[in-house]
Formats: sequence, structure tokens, C-alpha cells
Amino acid sequence: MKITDAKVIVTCPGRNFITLKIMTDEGVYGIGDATLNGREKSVVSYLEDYVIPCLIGRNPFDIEDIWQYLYRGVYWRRGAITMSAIAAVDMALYDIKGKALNTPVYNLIGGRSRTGVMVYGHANGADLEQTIDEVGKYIDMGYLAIRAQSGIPGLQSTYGVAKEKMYYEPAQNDASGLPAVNEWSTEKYLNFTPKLFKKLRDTYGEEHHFLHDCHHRLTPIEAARLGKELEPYHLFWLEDTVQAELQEGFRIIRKHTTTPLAVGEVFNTIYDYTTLFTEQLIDYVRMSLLRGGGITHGLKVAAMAGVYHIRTGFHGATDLSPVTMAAALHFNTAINNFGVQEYMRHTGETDAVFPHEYYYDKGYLHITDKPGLGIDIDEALAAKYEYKRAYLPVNRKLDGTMFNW
Ligand code: KDG
Ligand code: MG
Repeated sequence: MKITDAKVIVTCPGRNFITLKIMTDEGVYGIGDATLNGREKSVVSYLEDYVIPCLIGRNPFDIEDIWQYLYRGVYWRRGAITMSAIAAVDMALYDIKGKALNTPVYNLIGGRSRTGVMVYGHANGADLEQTIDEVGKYIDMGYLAIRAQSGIPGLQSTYGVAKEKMYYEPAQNDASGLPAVNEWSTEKYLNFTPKLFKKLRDTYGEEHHFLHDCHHRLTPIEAARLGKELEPYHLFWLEDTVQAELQEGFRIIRKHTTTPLAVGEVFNTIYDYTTLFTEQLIDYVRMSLLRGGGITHGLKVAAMAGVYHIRTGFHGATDLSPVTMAAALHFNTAINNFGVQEYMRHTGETDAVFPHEYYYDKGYLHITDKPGLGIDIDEALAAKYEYKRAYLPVNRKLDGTMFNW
């Protein structure tokens, strides 16, 4: 079998998505997600101008060699743009191989390890009371694991509180077409957040897993304080407490708290984790297959994580397309050290562009035995939605200082 052609499909059914489609001489094609929220066109150029010419004529079954060619062979390694582009190729090649061998992708990477993939949903409200109510709605929908984010008294806006409750929309411009500006106060946040989780446990008891995302806004010692104060409420995890570039910072957090830690949605290779893994400083790996070079690299990361008692909890926000979700579900079905999968639902508009086999039932996502990834793109429908530039917000402290979003 040979790759004869490949193309990049840009669509915006409510938000921007980039999809790579690889075609072969036997008529089998595969698709992969290449979406990089807020910087989408950079990956389009990377694929069209540099990657696709290298794929033509290659045997699509040689997935490892093609991966190494695009990683080692390029000299300029790592980074979100490079690794998202490689991920798109890798997902598409697995899709092709599954279809060609008439088997679902999970069978190519170990077979079935579980009956379903536990997911966590996103409950959020403008204030404490509304967030408590929103968590109740997810419990009513059967979710076993729920992330809770709330507006903070004294701040006009913050990360994770969405207008459209089921569909998160972080990429939104302000009136002038530039990034929207959020407000931040570490003091207000740290004083408020333990109250939220106390109230959640008082209201709903111990049965459900509760999660929370700090979105990189604390220093290690502040994260240590928060982790310690949340201990009585038994969180499933506390996510992205600090800017994660400094792996050594996690030593301070770990020394002070038993609250489990998750990190990595902005990481893109195994090298971002070496200190975190070998010193057992975290509990969950958040790097998605999309951001981290696809299934080929993800298998290596999960294998190394498993040695250190670390499980997966892949990023699955709405800005990762249903193609990434399909790939993640095959992956999560096959590996042993799966923990949880983030599941922020896509809108009906998006689901129509990406017809898929996976489905939600009572707290779990399930895949079927359809060969390949069990996902497609409706190109005619995709063509109706024109790309719109949309930035992630930026974040400033109350005195105007630029901060982490
Ligand atoms: O594009 C950025 C979002 O995917 C990210 O902010 C969402 O932190 C996030 C999460 O945990 O889903
Ligand atoms: Mg996050």
C-alpha cells in the first residue's frame, strides 16, 4: 500500500478545527486531528508546506519509521506545532491500518483492557451556589467524575466558567477582535476554592470523584497550601497548579500535600515528564495524543508513566476535535494504566461534521468495533464553515500585571 495524497481540511462549526486526511492507492483513507486552539493556521502550513510532500509514496503501515522521520529527521524537535502535526499523521496512519486490516485501532495496540472509558464532565457556575447546582446536573446525567470551576467573588471573569454550560468556548475575541482579558487575584482564589469543595462534599457526599483545574496560576508553595486545604474533600485530582515548565517546582508541592496532582495538557513530549515521573511527583498525565505526537508517542509516555504508578487523564476539551477523542478512546481502552478521560462535549454542529461511533452511557464513553478509529469527516458540510481567527483569552492581575491564563 502507498500514500498517494494528503490534504488539510479547515472548518469552523462553531469553533476552528484542522483535520489531516491521508489517501492511499487502495482507496483506504485515514484522518487525524491537527487543531491548535488560537494558532490553527501555523499547523496547516507546517503540514501543507513541509510534511505532506514527505508522505507521498510511503507505505502507511510503517508508522514508527514515519514518526521518527518527522521527529528525528527534522532536527528542530518538539513544540506544540511540530508535535500536533506529527500527531495528525500518526492518527491518520493508525486509522488506515485499522481499516486495511479490518480491525478497530485498540486491537493494534494491545486489545481491550476494559469495557468502557470513565470520563469527567465540566460543571461550572458564576458563583458557589450555581456551581453546586451545575454539579448536581452532571450527577443526574450519570457522571461518576465531575470537574467543578466557579466564578470567584470580586473577580469579573475567570478560567473555566462558560456561558454555554455544556460546551466550553475559551477561544473568543473581544470587540476589537483581539484576545479577551480575564482578571486574577491569587488571594481571592485561594480563600474561595476550599469553601466550594467543602460545600460540594456537604451537599453530595463522598460517592463522586471531584476534580479541579487551577490553570497554571499558583506558585509551588501556594499550590501546596491549596492541596493541603483541599485534603479533607478528597479530590480525584488538582490540575495544572503551577506553570509546568519548571518540573522541580513539583517537589515543593508534593512535600506538603497528599492531594493527587495532574499535569501536562500543554506538554508535548516524554522529556517534559522525566523529573515528574522518576521522582513520582505527579499522579496523572494530561498530555493528549494530539499535543503529544499521536498514538506512537503516547504509548511510550504511558508505558514510562506506568513504571512510576502514574495513570493517564488525557486532555479532552472542546478545542480538540472528535478525531482526537476517538483516538483517545481506543488508546484508553487498550492500555493498563488508564485513569480517566476528560470529556467536554462538542456541539451538535461539530458532531455533524465529524460523524463518529463513540457514545456516552452512565459516566463512560464507549467505542464500537468499527475498523480504524471509527470517525469520519463530512467534507461537504465542513466546507460550509469558514475559518474565523479566535484567540484564547489573556489574564491580568487586578493591578494590570500580565499573568498566566
Ligand atoms: O485551548 C485551551 C483549553 O483546551 C484549555 O484551557 C482547557 O485547561 C483546559 C482543560 O483542562 O480542559
Ligand atoms: Mg486544564
